[in-house]
Amino acid sequence: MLTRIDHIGIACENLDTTVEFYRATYGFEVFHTEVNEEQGVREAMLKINDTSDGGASYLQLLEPTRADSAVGKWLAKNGEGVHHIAFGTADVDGDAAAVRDKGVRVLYDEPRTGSMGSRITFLHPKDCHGVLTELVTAAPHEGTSAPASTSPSTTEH
Ligand code: V0V
Ligand code: CO
Repeated sequence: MLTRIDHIGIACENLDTTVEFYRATYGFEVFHTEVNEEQGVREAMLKINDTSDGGASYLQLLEPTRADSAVGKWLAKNGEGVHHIAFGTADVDGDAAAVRDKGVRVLYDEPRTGSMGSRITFLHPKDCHGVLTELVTAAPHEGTSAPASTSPSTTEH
């Protein structure tokens, strides 16, 4: 079951200046940063709120690490802006299978590694009324409101 907006993915040309915009304009602080080489992104997660399912909702700011990545290609074509939305679930495998059974293309056979050790997959935007849609299961220790998990972490690989 999809139980929250996990994040909104925003493509940007320069992660540092975009992070600074969100900090200076709204007061949102960076909760976590990492590089995901498989996805070709350097990203910052800005936590907006905890959610009633024990998870959280974030903005995910994405700078491409290479021009031929999904975000790099999208930026070249569209410029900066909202790139995808992500729904959170406790069971990305089961929910992806259920969506696939409804005829929506799921891009990965098996979920891949996403932000903060999450497991992620994507649904094709052409099957989702133009919206690239991601399904996410957070790592057990991330995104919960338990005290040990809320300390901001910064991991540059
Ligand atoms: C492409 N299209 C989009 C789109 N990207 N439509 C809406 N939103 C997007 N983000 C449209 C595009 O305009 C074309 O439509 C059509 O889809 C084919 O696009 P393309 O430019 O030819 O590109 P493709 O087909 O090579 O790749 C598109 C897909 C690719 C969606 C298959 O971007 C992909 O695999 N995305 C999943 C991985 C990803 O996005 N990773 C970055 C975030 P027309 O012009 O033909 O009408 S990583 C992340 O979120 C992480 C790590 C995390 O959350 O933890
Ligand atoms: Co994402």
